[in-house]
Order: sequence, then structure tokens, then C-alpha cells
Amino acid sequence: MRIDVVSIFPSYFDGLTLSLLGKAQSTGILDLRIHDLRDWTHDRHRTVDDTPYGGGAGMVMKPEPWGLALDQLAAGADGGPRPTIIFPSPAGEVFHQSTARELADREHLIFGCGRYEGIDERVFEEAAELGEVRLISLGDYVLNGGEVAVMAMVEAIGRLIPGVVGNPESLVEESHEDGLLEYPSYTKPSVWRDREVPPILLSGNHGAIAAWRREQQVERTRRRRPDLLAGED
Ligand code: 6GU
Repeated sequence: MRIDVVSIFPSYFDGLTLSLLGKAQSTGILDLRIHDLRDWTHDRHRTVDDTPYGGGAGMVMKPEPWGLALDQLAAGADGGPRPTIIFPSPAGEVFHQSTARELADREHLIFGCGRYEGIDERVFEEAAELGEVRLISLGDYVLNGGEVAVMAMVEAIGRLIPGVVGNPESLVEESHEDGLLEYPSYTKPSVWRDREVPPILLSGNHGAIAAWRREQQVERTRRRRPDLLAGED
């Protein structure tokens, strides 16, 4: 999978070279390219923003650098796939595990990180000529820009690419994969500061352990995230 990220703060993404996603890049499973939007400016000050038409607070990102960046990055090899172009935005659809799964199947993702009061609206129209455009939010709160949101999305998507997570079974038993929160985990020692590991986990009875873990999942979900169970029996 190829992922391009365009930002005025490319060094935010240095962390994505660490750990599992870093390994996926060195083995060639993931082709992640971070770009500085200012590389597509042509003035001495490498300007990316300007005042809003109609007045109002703050600055708006100018369309020209974005247009050039998207033209270049979306132009795949002849007959290459149309990219999915994602703009992180608190005004977008909310990102879920199902969104990550859907996007992990795409061949080419482009993330455009806005800052300030946003990007000139015509950029979204232009992007729609080049690929499928999605505005996606992490949740109902406001960040200063899209960078942190894109890091979260790239990590959630990247780890679903086959081969990125060594043991594919560890993907199945996680929170949100089956609509429930994950069950509690324990390791040695079996007693720590007078706190015992639930005895059933030491019983060797795999059927009973599976049933107990399921109960724990349902109980935790009911307590912490009743919204996930709404409409379920
Ligand atoms: Cl995707 N961007 C910004 N700026 N703020 C957010 C967000 C995204 N998701 C939640 N808050």
C-alpha cells in the first residue's frame, strides 16, 4: 500500500518510522511518503495561507499549493488506481475500526493535513476529480491541525495491512473488532502485591476460559461503553 501525507509540519510524522510501521516500510509492505506542502509554493516566503474572503477570524490555506501537490501525488503510473484522498477534519465523518478496515483495502491513500481555519473549499472539489474524497474526524473535539489525527489513522490502517502485525490472531481479539471491548489480560506472577490472577485463567479449561473472557467483554462494554450495545440483546 502507498500512503502520501502532505503537511506543513512533516517532522510530526517522524514517529511513524518506529516500531511495526517502521518495519513495514523497510520490508516494502508499506510505502509511506511524507511531503512538505511548502515544496509546492513558488514565492519567496513559501506562503500557504491568506485571509478569508468575507472576513472572519484566522487564516485559510491557499488553494494553489494544494492543487499542485494533489496533481503530482495522484498521478499514478498509467492505469494506476485512483487514490482515496482523505482530509482530516472535525467536520468530517467519525473514524471507526470499520473505517480503518475499509481504507486498509485501498492501494493508494493521500492525506492532506489542514491547519489554521481550514483549506479553501475549492480544493475539495478539485480533489474529487482525482480520486475519492473523504473528510474524516477522530471524534468530537478540536485539534490544532490534522497531523495528530492522521498519525492515528495511519497507525490504525497500517496495522491492518496483511504482514504488518506478525501474529494475525492478535488482530482478531482486540477491542472493537467484534463490537465489544477487549477482555482483561494478566501475566506472571500469579500473585502480585496480594492481588491474585482470576483462578479460572490458571485452570487449563480452555472452554471455561473463553466463556469467562466473553462475559468480561460484555460486562466491561456495558459499564464503560453502553452506546456500543444499544440495540443488542
Ligand atoms: Cl481529523 N482534525 C482536527 N483539526 N481536529 C479534530 C479532528 C481532526 N478530529 C477530531 N478533532
